[in-house]
Amino acid sequence: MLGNLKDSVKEFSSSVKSAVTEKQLDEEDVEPILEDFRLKLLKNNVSLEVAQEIEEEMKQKLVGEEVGRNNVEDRVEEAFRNKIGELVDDDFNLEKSIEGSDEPATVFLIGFNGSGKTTTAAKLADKLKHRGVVLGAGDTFRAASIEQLQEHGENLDVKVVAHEYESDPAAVGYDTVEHAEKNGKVAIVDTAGRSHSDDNLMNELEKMVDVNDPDVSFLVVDALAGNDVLEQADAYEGMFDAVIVTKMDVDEKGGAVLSLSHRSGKPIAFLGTGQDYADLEEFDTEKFADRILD
Ligand SMILES: Nc1nc2c(ncn2[C@@H]2O[C@H](COP(=O)(O)OP(=O)(O)OP(=O)(O)O)[C@@H](O)[C@H]2O)c(=O)[nH]1
Ligand SMILES: [Mg+2]
Repeated sequence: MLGNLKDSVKEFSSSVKSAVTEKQLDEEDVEPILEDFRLKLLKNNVSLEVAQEIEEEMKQKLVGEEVGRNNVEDRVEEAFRNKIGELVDDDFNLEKSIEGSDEPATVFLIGFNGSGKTTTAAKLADKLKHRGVVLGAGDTFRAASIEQLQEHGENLDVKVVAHEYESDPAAVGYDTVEHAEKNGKVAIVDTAGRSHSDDNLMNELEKMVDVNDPDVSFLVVDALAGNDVLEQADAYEGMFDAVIVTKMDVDEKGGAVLSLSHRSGKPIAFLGTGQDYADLEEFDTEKFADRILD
């Protein structure tokens, strides 16, 4: 996880270190090193906007400073860590956001095709099982999607509310919430994967979110989708409260996490870190920075 990004920060540190003599660092010293670092960030799927912000921060922290050779790494790390703290919002707590709601609490998962919605719905069901959960098969569109969720339901011993294929997903959402209400449970509703070019499916989703008014709607994105995740965040704007980034276990780059929260103004809530139900980590910005820097 994050191997490439980690190497880039290390290489940046050692480039600055070799540029340091006993004098102050000036712009000319750091400019080429920073440019190289920016390119590496871009290669790691960090958006241009965010890469430029990181570069600017590094420049401010390094130019004009009497940085002794031995302090270079600390200085680079500190600047990088501070910037990540500013860029990536982790202010989200699932239990709190569903606790404050009128009963029953409702959680939606929305996002692009194959991003990990159904798997993550099952992981969330496992996490919230102690409160009582019901899953809603709101993907009535993709072949075998209902059976896929039902299989998770069986594995987890959680009820799944499902209708026919091609039926109205808003009605599935409604029935799931009704079941949750009667039984004092949390409703977790899966939805069909949509590409933003598909107006019908996007409109249907907007209607579904409107009608069911979930307490928390998660945008689920695949870390491996690279910079496309930014377009996805734009396309789903207004329909989600927090982001879940999946497949972090197979992503060496990490750029999606660095750019998404900044772009969408929403917190990163969880990281998907594997295919088991337990592989859903609460996102913590400091821990994320540690992973890149340690
Ligand atoms: N390695 C890894 N695989 C994951 C993770 N999350 C999901 N997957 C896998 O990604 C694939 C797609 O996951 P789904 O949950 O079916 O994705 P989806 O968004 O529901 O897909 P559609 O319903 O077709 O839009 C499956 O093979 C999952 O096992 C993760 O965190 N790590
Ligand atoms: Mg699915």
